[in-house]
Amino acid sequence: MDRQTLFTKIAAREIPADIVYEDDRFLAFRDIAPQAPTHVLVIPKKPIESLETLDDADAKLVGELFVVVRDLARQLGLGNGYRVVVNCGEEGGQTVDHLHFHLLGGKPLKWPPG
Ligand code: IU
Repeated sequence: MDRQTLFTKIAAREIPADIVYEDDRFLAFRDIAPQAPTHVLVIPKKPIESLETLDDADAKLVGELFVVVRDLARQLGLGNGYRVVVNCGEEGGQTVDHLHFHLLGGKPLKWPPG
């Protein structure tokens, strides 16, 4: 059986979330603690643990995930720009062990992040 994570539970509707996009392979929902006016998490439904453990065989899936992020950014009105972040591992600030892309926008974002 596939590994369960907080995000697979959100996908299974076992934990509530404000879902903004879904298809058979991907899910996007608003972050519960938004760090920008728009802060959406985009995940593959497949429970890939992190970028670090990504299989080469999943490279195409991740490329398609980027296309979902691009389309969502357009739909969410982020025409002035946005940021896509993947936190990886403890020092990278990853707190949920299920690969996810943060899509942040709706204000000028500062650089560098902390
Ligand atoms: P991180 O890159 O692993 O730190 O991101 C995990 C995100 O998941 C973080 O921004 C949390 O606010 C967010 N989150 C959520 O959206 N819903 C939840 O129930 C929990 C965390 I727990």
